[in-house]
Amino acid sequence: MVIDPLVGDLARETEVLRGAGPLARIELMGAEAWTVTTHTEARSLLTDTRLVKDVRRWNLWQSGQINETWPLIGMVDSGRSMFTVDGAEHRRLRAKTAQAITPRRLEAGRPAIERITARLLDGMARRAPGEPVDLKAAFVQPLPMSVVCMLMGVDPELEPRLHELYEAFFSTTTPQDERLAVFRELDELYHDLVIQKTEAPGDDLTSALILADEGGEPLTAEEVRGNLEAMVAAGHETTVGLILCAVRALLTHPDQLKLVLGGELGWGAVIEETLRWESPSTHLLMRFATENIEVGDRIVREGEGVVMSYRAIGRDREQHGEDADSFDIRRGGGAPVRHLAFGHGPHICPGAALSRLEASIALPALFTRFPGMRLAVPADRIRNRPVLTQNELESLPVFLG
Ligand code: STR
Repeated sequence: MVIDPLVGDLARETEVLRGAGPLARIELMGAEAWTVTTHTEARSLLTDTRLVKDVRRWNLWQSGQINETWPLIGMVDSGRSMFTVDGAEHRRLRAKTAQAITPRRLEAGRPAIERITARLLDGMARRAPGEPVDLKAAFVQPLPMSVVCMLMGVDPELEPRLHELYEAFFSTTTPQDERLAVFRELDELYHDLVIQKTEAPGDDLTSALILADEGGEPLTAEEVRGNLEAMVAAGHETTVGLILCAVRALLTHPDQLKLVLGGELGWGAVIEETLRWESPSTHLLMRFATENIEVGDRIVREGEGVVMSYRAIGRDREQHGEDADSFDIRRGGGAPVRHLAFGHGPHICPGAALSRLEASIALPALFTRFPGMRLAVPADRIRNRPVLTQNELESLPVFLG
């Protein structure tokens, strides 16, 4: 099946993929690949060392069919970072980042995230009452970028430009010459930041990545830059998607919103169910087979690409039951829902705790400040942005109450 680059109907796409699984042939803007659509197969392939992230192992890359003219090239050829290497090198590139954003360490950052949240909410409260507000532009979009910039030591003055750059980076409709210019500008910006932090280290994760560990092999400037790029891109785009989808889910399931506001269930239940049901990362590109791999009655041939279709995986009926398509924060009777929205195995999202923390601050703050908030358009008029790999809404118009 052809994955729609414009993301016109995500519900239908997920349905078709699920029907075609566990392993299905897909076309991604001209490139053929496999996708994994079921929980069990995803778990096993995500720890299978015969699949690697190095784009040079891709047969379509080796043959030259895929090159920098491919609109999704930034998702598979983003330079050397923890996102693109495996094995011992991967552990070396990832260790410090993963250690820096554990739940315990992140607690120290909570007041700062609360401050940013309160500032954005104050801004919205000053709007004329009765006028619809785009919750995305006014609240959800700015928050994760401010947080990840603070974490990495990126000057807040760069945030507006970074928003523009990543909007073009992720959109499938960006003209390719413009996209390549965006890559260059981002590379330069982060290159400069690494130099600056090498000369004058600060109390941020970029500086920590530059400083050598005792006995350990220090990361090169290139590697620091790669990790920094990956962190800002991932920390921003995915968390915006998570918070937007959670707000929409609650506004369209008012009975469940009531359960949370009444204290019967925690915000954690909302966040985990949103991750499972919507999956901010809809299709994760890409892994490559270093030898033939049998999956059920199919064979992934050496050199072929494998995508993880996390939105379909979250709707797997075998894993989540016959009602996998309904949003239900009571699911599991209080036990945490076992989803794979943050992946699994060595590449499991190192920022998971940060995104959970951001959502667990933003959602209650928003709904307590504006308890009468409601959608300003029918739910079926809320569109996705043309971002093939992410579940990101175009806008979220609401009345604040
Ligand atoms: C964007 C561009 C870049 O410079 C580096 C990366 C690596 C990490 C990627 C990121 C990308 C795109 C969004 C991803 C992220 C890892 C997690 C995030 C794929 C390619 C998800 O959607 C899960």
